[in-house]
Amino acid sequence: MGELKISIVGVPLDYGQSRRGVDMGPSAIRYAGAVERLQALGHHVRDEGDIHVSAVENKPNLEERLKNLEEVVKANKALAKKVDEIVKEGRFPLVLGGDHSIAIGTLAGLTETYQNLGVIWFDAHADMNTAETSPSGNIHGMPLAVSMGYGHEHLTALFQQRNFIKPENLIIIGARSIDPGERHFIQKLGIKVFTMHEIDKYGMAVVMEQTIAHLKERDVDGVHLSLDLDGLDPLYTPGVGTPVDGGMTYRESHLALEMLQQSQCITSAEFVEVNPILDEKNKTADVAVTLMGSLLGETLI
Ligand code: B3U
Ligand code: MN
Ligand code: MN
Repeated sequence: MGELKISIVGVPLDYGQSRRGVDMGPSAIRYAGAVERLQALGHHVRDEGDIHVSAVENKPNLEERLKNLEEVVKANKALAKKVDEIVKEGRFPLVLGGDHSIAIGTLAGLTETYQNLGVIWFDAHADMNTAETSPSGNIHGMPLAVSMGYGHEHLTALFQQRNFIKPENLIIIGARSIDPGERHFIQKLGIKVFTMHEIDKYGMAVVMEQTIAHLKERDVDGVHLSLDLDGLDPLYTPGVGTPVDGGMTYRESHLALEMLQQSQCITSAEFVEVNPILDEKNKTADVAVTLMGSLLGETLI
């Protein structure tokens, strides 16, 4: 892989879900050696620091269906601006979460430049709820719906050009906990989902070959990888807020990211939902960093 100019941005946001601590994810990933690992691969790495996240005002939450809506909007607005600047500088945005609601800001920023962006979503969940279908009111379960143009207008308005992600350009990998409203959405929009069933049946190599071939056919002008650490089995990544058993193994995940590296298709990435309070000796952040290595050029020999 050629040398990249990588810009790292941390987003210490935990208001998109209900378990405190995921705001410390960016620090945990930095402590696990993200910058050094990428520099050792020959990349030029600039750590841009963290997006400012304001404290939740001490007020009753009036929008229970969308918890902490205004704080989530504010942080994502600042993130979208930052990501847009990084892309326009010709650099590779690498975003560290924070809960998965930050994908709204990342994708809003990317789509200021990319007109036909492909998205690969590694996750135990489909993250495609709206306020009406969400069982929790947690916005980290909604970023894909918002990014396709569905949801509260304060969230969809972050896509200033209304250049939303096209359902045909999205592929979900590793899903095993899908809510009824999300299932309906997936069927209605015809979204490609490789659940754990397909990964077990065909193997990760075939799943990734099909993923890469599909995005090529769609003639995308960039591909964003959004990787929720809960996509892996909690055996490997215990430090996440909503673990679901029966997930991808360490080896499957690394193979997947190595295949993405070989395909040279990825133009931005984010690693989210690392919660050091729930973790065991920073294990989840360590896995995030080794996965970054596989995605960005590390090989075994
Ligand atoms: N689908 C559920 C649970 C969930 C979504 N994303 C995570 N958990 N990490 C919800 O609340 O929307
Ligand atoms: Mn997620
Ligand atoms: Mn998830």
